[in-house]
Amino acid sequence: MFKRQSDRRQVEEIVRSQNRLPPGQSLTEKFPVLHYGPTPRVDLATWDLKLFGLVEEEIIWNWEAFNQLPRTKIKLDLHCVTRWSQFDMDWEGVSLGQLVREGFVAPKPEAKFVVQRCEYGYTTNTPIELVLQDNFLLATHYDGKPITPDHGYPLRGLIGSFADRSEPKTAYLWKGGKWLRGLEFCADDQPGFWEKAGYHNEADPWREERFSGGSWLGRF
Ligand SMILES: Nc1nc2c(c(=O)[nH]1)N[C@H]1C(S)=C(S)[C@@H](COP(=O)(O)O)O[C@H]1N2
Ligand SMILES: [Mo]
Repeated sequence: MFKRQSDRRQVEEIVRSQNRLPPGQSLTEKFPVLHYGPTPRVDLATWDLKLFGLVEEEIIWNWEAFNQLPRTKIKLDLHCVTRWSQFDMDWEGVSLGQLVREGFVAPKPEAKFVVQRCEYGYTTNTPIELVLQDNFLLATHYDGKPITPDHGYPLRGLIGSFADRSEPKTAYLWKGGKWLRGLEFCADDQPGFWEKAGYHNEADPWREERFSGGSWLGRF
């Protein structure tokens, strides 16, 4: 935590000058917990992750098989639609882009979107390009430790920005599903849980795509 409010301001000015603070966001050192509904209790003995829909072969990995996949560590800046951003966070997990490049999963050419499917039916949708970028992670660890139950244990989708913003696209944090259980590859877009509730379909923090026009949520 920052010892003084003025320290927070100083760091915020630094990331702003580095062009890493999207419009309307402010810096936090906390990692707030935000989701709809209760935190699921997950049993690793029965847990699995299913990759299905427009893929050459459907895949179901149990926890042991998932942990044998190639792993990566990345530093990400996260941007939450509730206006906090946090910088240089250390994440570890599996890169979907790498899995595709190395032939662990083969999306069909018609696959244009991916829906993350989570415990209790939470979904969020993205164009396939976004989740194949290096700034999207199937994340198991934050700060060297397994993700806590509230943040999505044992596996969550995670999208953020690199410090140099070298990724083509990024999105607000809600485009990462906590307690992830499935990835559905689709030809057509299907708005997810918050997208149906009025959040923006693309969710680019640099364009402040928070809410879709005309929704009741947009008035808050
Ligand atoms: N399964 C699930 N994932 C979810 C959500 C949810 O309600 N259920 N909420 C999203 C929203 S709105 C946000 S802002 C982020 C918050 O992640 P955090 O709690 O780790 O900060 O999770 C996203 N992932
Ligand atoms: Mo959110």
